[in-house]
Amino acid sequence: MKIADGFRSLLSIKTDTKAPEHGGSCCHGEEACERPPGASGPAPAQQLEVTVEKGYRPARLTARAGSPLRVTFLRNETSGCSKEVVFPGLGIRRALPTGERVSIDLPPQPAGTVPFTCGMGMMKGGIEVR
Ligand SMILES: [Cu+2]
Repeated sequence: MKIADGFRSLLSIKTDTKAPEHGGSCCHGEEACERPPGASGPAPAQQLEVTVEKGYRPARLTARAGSPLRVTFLRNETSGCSKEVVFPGLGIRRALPTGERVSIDLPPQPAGTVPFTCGMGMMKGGIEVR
């Protein structure tokens, strides 16, 4: 039963094309919103900071290819929309508690753009790696 429900909600996320009203909840499962462990280990040389408030600020970041990076998000709002951040290409999904800095370590990236979005892909940002 649980598995079927989870699968159905996955399907509904994938097939739901109409954008929900901004400010609505992005999260459909408790699991996805679990507080993640903080980034661990020594900080990589490349560090990026993103403030989350009515979008990602800045929404476009730049980084160097081939070297690990740490992206730190600080969410300054309580909108349900932004309570998770997702790096779709990297399989990363993290909760962003309001007022808490959440650091996400990314492995070295090839040149290109690393997109990130809110839990439902409404808010968009990206790291330009070059
Ligand atoms: Cu959203």
